[in-house]
Amino acid sequence: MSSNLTLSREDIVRLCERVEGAQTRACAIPKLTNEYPQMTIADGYAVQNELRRRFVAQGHKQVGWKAGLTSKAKMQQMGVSVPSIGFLTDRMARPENSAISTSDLVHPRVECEVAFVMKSDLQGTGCTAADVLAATDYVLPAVEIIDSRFSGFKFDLASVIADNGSSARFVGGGRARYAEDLDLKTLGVVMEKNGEIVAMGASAAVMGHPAEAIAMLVNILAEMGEILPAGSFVMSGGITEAIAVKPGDSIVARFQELGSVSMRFVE
Ligand code: 0L1
Ligand code: MG
Repeated sequence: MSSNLTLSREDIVRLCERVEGAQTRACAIPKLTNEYPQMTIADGYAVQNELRRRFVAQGHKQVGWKAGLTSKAKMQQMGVSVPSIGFLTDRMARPENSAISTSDLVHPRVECEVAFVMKSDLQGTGCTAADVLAATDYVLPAVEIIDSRFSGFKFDLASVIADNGSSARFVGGGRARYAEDLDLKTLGVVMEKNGEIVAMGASAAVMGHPAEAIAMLVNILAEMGEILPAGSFVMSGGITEAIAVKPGDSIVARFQELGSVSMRFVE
């Protein structure tokens, strides 16, 4: 991935500081490619890696990764055609049934995702969905709260990767199940907001099978010289389009076979 780098080390640090400031202050900024139109996907990951390095240095604990933009619905919604990955830390985790503050977010949206917890290390390249399933301890339902730091949720792939794939918060819950006891391809999901159904879909919407998204993630990690370590919590990507939330909203994500995940949003 480093072969396609166009940004200097100074530019990577500068853009990382810009993204970190927007995340910390919950303020929207223009997409990075307005100033750096030549930015590549490799440049985006260089900024994201610098952000991860800084957060870890500040005491955040990385707990896993997320695959993003892994369904046609998400790609169409956001106007991109390639999936992406981002890192997850302990500071982003919220308990099931909790009240989630929106005052430290710009314009949050929620997505229903299948999460995987790994029991063995996985290394690409050439990682397949079968490799992922063999290395999976269990799966559980999750809701990701994404929050692009770019004005109007308008961005391109290089910018959104630099912004850690819009990662903001996540909630795991429901019932943990062994992957081999389920048909992970055909799980139905219904998202309710304030008691109304606002989105529904089936897990095959995620690259045909959510384990394919995790394999893609492992192969991107390999290009960055990293592995997916045992114990990682990994989200496979939104099954439906993302739904905007504001203070006062309650969300219930109902997953076939995996139970439901609930939360509410407050000021
Ligand atoms: O998790 C995701 O699919 C989000 C990826 C970034 C795109 C967005 O902000 O919607
Ligand atoms: Mg997501």
